[in-house]
Amino acid sequence: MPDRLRFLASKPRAIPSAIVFGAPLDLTESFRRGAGLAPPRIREVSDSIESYSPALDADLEDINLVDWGDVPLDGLDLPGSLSEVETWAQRAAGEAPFLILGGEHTISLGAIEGLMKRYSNLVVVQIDAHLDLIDSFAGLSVSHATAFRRVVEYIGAESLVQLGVRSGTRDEFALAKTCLHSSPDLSLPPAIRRRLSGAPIYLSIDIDVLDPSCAPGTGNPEPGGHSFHTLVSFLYGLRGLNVVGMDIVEVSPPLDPSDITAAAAAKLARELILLFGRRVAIEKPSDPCLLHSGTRPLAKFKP
Ligand SMILES: [Mn+2]
Repeated sequence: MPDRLRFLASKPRAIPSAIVFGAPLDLTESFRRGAGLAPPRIREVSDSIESYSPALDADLEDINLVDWGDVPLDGLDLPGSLSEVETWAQRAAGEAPFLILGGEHTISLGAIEGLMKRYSNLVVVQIDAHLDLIDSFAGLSVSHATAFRRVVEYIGAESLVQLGVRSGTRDEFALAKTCLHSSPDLSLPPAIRRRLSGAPIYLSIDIDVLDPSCAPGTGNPEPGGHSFHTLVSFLYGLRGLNVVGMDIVEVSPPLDPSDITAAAAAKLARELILLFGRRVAIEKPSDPCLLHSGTRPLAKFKP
């Protein structure tokens, strides 16, 4: 039987140092759908990039990345879908830092609810073109446009950081002022950085934070965005923070010429996993002395 599609260099079974799974939710997109097709497409495209990150001098082959596949959402309504995502996130959090491949942005709500059961002091860092703070959108109180209004109600505005945001209503921007931090830039003032260094963090990346020229395949492209280089450089600066869960959402393969956006998501996923996955290989080395024999012993543990 052919192996099912897995993310680059992931293993079907292992004690994980990082977990990836898909949440192909696509129920509330307001403008253009397709985000539900992203998890398999990002996995396919991940095969086109190297497992080694030159910027981090680290390789996915040297850690136990486990791909759990996709949360089964077929036939479920929105509350049922978010409940499934919550269950998977809660289970993953008990094992290793995890990355969810969306899906529409609403999935973050399920993941955050799952993490809050474990980390009541969770801080959420939302990297997004849009504030997503509307109270109700198209008659829905829970949707991709309202997700972070519900997050604010759940964790408190003082626990939400928004970065890259450049679109929203006047009322949303007024509410954003009450957040721990909200900025169109991808940078953290020193005081906010210090606050983050003491907390478990959920990092949610809406791919539309990138400029549409480097991420055209998304439901609501917003001009005036960041370059891939700016985004990934900012993420490198978060190294050392206790990021316990992450997502990359709103990639829409039917809108994605030449897989530009899926490739950006796949490369971001690799860097995030290498940045925030556990650094220690779980498998026992055949020679315990190898543990102390060099600066990069993990490569020697490869089966
Ligand atoms: Mn967005």
